[in-house]
Amino acid sequence: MEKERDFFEKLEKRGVSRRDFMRYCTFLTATMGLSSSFVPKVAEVFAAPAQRPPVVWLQFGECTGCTESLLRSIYPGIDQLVLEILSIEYHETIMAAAGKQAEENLHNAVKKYEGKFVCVVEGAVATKYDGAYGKIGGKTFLQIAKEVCPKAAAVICYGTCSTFGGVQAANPNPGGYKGVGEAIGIKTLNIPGCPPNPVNLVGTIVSYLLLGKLPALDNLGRPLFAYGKSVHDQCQRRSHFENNEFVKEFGSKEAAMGYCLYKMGCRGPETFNNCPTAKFNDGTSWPVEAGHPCLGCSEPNFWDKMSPFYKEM
Ligand code: FSX
Ligand code: SF4
Ligand code: F3S
Repeated sequence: MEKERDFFEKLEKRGVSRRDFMRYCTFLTATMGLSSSFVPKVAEVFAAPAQRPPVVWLQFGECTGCTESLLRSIYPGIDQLVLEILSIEYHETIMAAAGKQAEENLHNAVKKYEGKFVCVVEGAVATKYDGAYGKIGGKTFLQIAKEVCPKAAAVICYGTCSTFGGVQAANPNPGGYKGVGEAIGIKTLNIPGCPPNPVNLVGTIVSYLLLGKLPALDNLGRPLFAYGKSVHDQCQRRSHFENNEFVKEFGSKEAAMGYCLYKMGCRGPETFNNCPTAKFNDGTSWPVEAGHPCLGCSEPNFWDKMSPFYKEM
């Protein structure tokens, strides 16, 4: 009780009302595919965390868009909460340490929490020429991944680069870049997207803290709550040609279909992600809503497979 009171006082000070916080928890619970009866339990994970799992966050070949997506776009003030339910032991973008001290922090965290920490990885791993195409502090990404990932309790690949190789693995891929699972031969939980949606990472972590297990996955290791349906199946523009009311309003099915971006190259039908319901920037919008076709950014090899992006498939 006291923990919760302190928590809400702290939130108030940050300018987040209890109502805003509960709205966020409701949104998160729905995204996780849980019934609304779970909302108070989800709130409790933040307000009175029973445990704070240690997290080692690795960055390889990438643009840091994944970290940016997590740090910048969750409801203002609530972004910090995510960091507070976790004990972040190592994260190059947000930690104060640099150089030799940073390397030591990583080494110490892996040793201290061996078998217990969650390893979140963003970025792909260079595999050709012993991994020579990507290094940090004199060590290749490949070496670091091999040293750290097998010692984690779970490895979460956040973003299409760590999941499937992303832009680094696009043709001609001189460095032999690959996703982490493929590069070092381990099973990973995958949250692809370029950038991925932070609510899907938060949902995965909260579901782990709440239910004591990782969520159910599809055959590509992606949580079903987020990647179980195609973008097309959830797209608002679809209602224009599938809903008789709209068709009547537009005069014909063809006219109503003008709202669909398929002919502009939309990859929504072959892309699995919850962008239409989770949206980005605090639920403001998502690519198709903003008028841009889906590029298929959460699918394997999308740079090669889905391009040229603006050509109808
Ligand atoms: Fe990749 Fe993430 Fe795309 Fe960027 O770190 S998924 S290039 S948005 O940032 O790895
Ligand atoms: Fe499907 Fe894209 Fe058309 Fe939406 S805009 S209905 S996702 S093809
Ligand atoms: Fe990516 Fe398509 Fe969503 S491009 S962000 S999966 S709408």
